[in-house]
Amino acid sequence: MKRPGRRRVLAATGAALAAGLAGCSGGDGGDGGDGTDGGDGGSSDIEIPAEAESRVEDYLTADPAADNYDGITAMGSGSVTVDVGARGNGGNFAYAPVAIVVESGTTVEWDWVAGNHNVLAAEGSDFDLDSGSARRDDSYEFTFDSAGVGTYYCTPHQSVGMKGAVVVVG
Ligand SMILES: [Cu+2]
Repeated sequence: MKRPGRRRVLAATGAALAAGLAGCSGGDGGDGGDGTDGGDGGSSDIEIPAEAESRVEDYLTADPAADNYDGITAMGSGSVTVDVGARGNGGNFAYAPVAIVVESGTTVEWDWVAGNHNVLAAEGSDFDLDSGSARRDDSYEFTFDSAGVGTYYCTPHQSVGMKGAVVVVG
C-alpha cells in the first residue's frame, strides 16, 4: 500500500506550520525524487484544520475503532483512490488509506479490492456519501466540491471498525 506524502501532513496550529516546514524533513527523504510538484508554487503541503483532524480522530477511534488508523494521509488533488476491503479490522474489513485529506474539487474513487462492502455517510458527515447497499467488485466515486469532513462506514462491517474519513480543504 502506498501512502503518498503522509509525512507532509501538518497540524494547523499557527506557529506549528512554519516550525514544521523547517523541521519535519527528518525521515522523509524518500519524497525528494518526485519533481512533479515543482511548478505548484509551494502548495503541496496541505494544512489540516485542527477541528477537522479531531473530528476524524474522534470518529475513527470511537468504539469499534478502525484498527488501521494511524493518521491522515495527504492525497493532493485531482483524482485519488481509496481501497475498499483492504486488510484490517480482523480481515479484509478496512478502507485504505483509512483517513485522507484532499483539496476541494478532488474526486475520490473507492475501489473494491476484496469482499462485500459499501460506503455510507456516518451521522454528522458533511458529505452525503452513499454507494448503495453492500456489493462485491464495486467502485464508487464522489467529487468533493467544498471544505469539510466526510465520515463513512461499511454497513456489514461497521461493527468491527470498517470506517473511513475524508478531510477536504480549501
Ligand atoms: Cu465491509
